[in-house]
Amino acid sequence: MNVLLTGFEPFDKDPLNPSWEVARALDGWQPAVKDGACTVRAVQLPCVFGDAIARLEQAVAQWQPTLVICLGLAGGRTEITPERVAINVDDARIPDNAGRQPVDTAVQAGGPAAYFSTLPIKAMVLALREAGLPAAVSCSAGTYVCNHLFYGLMHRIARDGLCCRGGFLHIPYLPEQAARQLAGAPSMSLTQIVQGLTIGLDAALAHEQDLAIGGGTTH
Ligand code: PCA
Repeated sequence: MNVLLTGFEPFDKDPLNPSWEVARALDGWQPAVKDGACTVRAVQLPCVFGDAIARLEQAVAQWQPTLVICLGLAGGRTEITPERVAINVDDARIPDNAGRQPVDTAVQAGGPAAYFSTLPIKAMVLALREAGLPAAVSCSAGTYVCNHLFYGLMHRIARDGLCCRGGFLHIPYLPEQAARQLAGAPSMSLTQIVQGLTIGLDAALAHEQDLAIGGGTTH
């Protein structure tokens, strides 16, 4: 059994992207599961509209994962944030790494307005908080490449009848990135985010259904 964990290449002139640093740190990790073995497969995605989804599709075909967790940086956030919903909108504030800057276009022409994550986002947030790590459900993955990828993932799961569950998590800056921003930008250490991902992943594997618990949504 494989879990696909994706991270993005750096973008917006920053030399690193913590989403890839976290994913690659977990490549080959084997979370404990009830039956058989489970292995995390990390794949780096281009921060490019269209190409990110195409590379994800290749990785899904290669690894046949039962769980897909895509990661992205949300600079300025204070917590690890499982995303609740992907919307059918591309609206780029800045050009992507190929110079593409779609404005108010659909991710998927004719597709539904939105898809919900099929990860147990509340259970993941609860597990992270119980471990002492800041976490919250987010209700917007933005309208840039992260939301685009998230929508593309959920659309393919729905369209192709893939029996995997999937979703997206945004993570904060690393301290060295925050240090390059205006004073006051929040951050979390790579060690903490990696630990958070192991906890989130364990929770996702343990909970086929999400927990119906209130609170914990801040974005
Ligand atoms: N964050 C961007 C794209 C790549 C990334 O890591 C986003 O939130 O859309």
